Amino acid sequence: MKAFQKKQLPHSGDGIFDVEKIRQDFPILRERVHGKPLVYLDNGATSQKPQAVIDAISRYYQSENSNIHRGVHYLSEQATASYENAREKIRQFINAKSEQEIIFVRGTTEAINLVAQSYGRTFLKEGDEIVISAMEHHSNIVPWQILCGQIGARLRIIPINHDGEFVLDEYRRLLNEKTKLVSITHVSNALGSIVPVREAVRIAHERGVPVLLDGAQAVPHLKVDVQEIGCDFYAFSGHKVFGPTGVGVLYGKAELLDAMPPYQGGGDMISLVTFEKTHYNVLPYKFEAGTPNIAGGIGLGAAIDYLNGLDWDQVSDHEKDLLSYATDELSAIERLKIIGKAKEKAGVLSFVFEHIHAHDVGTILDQEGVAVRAGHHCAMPVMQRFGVPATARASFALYNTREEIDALVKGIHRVLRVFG
Ligand code: C6P
Repeated sequence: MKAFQKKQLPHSGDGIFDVEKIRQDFPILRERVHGKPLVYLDNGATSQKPQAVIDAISRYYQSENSNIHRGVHYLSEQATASYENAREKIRQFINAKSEQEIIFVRGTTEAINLVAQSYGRTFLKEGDEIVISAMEHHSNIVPWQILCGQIGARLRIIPINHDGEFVLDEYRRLLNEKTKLVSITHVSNALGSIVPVREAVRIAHERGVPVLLDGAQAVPHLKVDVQEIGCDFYAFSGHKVFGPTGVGVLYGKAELLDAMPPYQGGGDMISLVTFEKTHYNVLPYKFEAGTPNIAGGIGLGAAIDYLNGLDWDQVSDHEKDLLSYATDELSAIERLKIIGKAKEKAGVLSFVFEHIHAHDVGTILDQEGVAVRAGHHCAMPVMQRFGVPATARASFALYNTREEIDALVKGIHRVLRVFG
């Protein structure tokens, strides 16, 4: 299978990852910023889109635009088929058992809110505990705080170590008979740490506790197999995985989703409505009230097609090379401190200078055409853990190059010249 794939894949001639060829698929990478070539290192915030995704969205609006699941006419049938086809591509991409387990949502944030409000309000009660880690994005903190406020449950936080690693022993210690849900990130957006999710799921399941994984930063870098991981819920956003904004996925085990009440009411999520009683639609539609982001779903399907045309082993080697090269180069810069030194990391390099605010770093890099994110990265507790107000964060994607990291380093030297 592997040998066959290697021959067929468009970007892997002779088994070599051809990053220049890949870059040609992403038109925005040809842009210039402030007169300099764009060096886009803000992929953790959102990834750029290949032409194939842009074309799929435009094709939908040009020749298929119609509402889905409703019409008997040609366009509606075409649009419905394309949208449902995208769902099947997503199912295969994360290896869910059935399409019923793939719920289209707006993004990771909505997926987690859905579980908190539907699963959480139904199956958790006063005194129960929800376990999250100290490296969560606000999207995996605030929905649980809201839920705790509504039902009187309690949030417990797994500490992380000085390198920004998830500590399995601390996690084990926190789980007890009151723990009713674990919700943790797969990859930290602020630190890049990869959490040992298979082990974390196994430990929770030994105690009968379901696990939600926030995969927003994992799916662009790691091959995710939800059945192998064994998680009960998995959330990710289309826009971080080369698809459009406004669409994402909640994977949930069918038996759990079946037992959960709808998150929102409206069209498409019902099978029969009377003023006395409403019967809900089957999965996955029960959780998809209203006209969805049809173009978004189709665009996400096209992004998955694009990724399926790549050799993941090569992508992974390339990204590991970028991260280790960038780590070596930045470590050599005087007074620069890397935040997040986990042994297992993906795609992210956060750094600070004691004497220069991250926003100033980001602003000067921008003048050099280098896009990084500066701030708390919607992970304020991570900043508090490391005692910094903010970091500058370079986050990589499969189309980045060593030359771009050289441009980052050059830009940082300019920052140092300006700020002393
Ligand atoms: N992190 C970043 O720059 P949405 O906004 O719903 O697509 O994704 C939210 C989210 C949830 N979990 C993690 C781990 C994330 O990284 C994000 C989005 C972006 O790091 C924007 S704040």
